[in-house]
Amino acid sequence: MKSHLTFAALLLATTLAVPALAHDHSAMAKDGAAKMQKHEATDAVKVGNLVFAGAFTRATLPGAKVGGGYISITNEAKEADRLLGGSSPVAARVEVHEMKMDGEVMKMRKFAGGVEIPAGGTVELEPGGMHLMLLEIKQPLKQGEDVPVTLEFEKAGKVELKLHVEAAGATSMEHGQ
Ligand SMILES: [Cu+2]
Repeated sequence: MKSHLTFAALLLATTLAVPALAHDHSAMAKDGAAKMQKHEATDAVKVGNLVFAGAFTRATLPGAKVGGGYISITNEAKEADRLLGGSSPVAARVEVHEMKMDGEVMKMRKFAGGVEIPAGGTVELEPGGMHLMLLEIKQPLKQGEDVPVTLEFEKAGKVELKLHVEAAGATSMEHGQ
């Protein structure tokens, strides 16, 4: 009889614990986001007055011709700089792309004239927004690998970076295919 009661108490405790668990879960999600920011901060690379953080690309399927590149660029200089373009040994060309709504369809195109990185400002190249595009890639980008890219700036010159290859995502919109 005693064990029966204990069981009932346990059941009750489990039932009562559910809302608490749900709450914990949201706390964990917040914690996860905080950790992600921390992770990006640890990955930050400073070259001259420019700070690069969270550089990544996504795994591509065999036969894919393009891949995206995402990075946060902060300019700690007193004057603006400009991202002119880039290159990578794994791609024939690297361009800066912007996303534009064309009626109901999201399209992307080459960003002409370079991207200004304002003095003391940060420009995010991110999924769904302005991004780097690796064109005519020579081999699939494999999750876990690092893809070398060289970015070219008006003032800072050439900066060599690595894009960490994350899992393949929903890329059809970004790649316009
Ligand atoms: Cu693009």
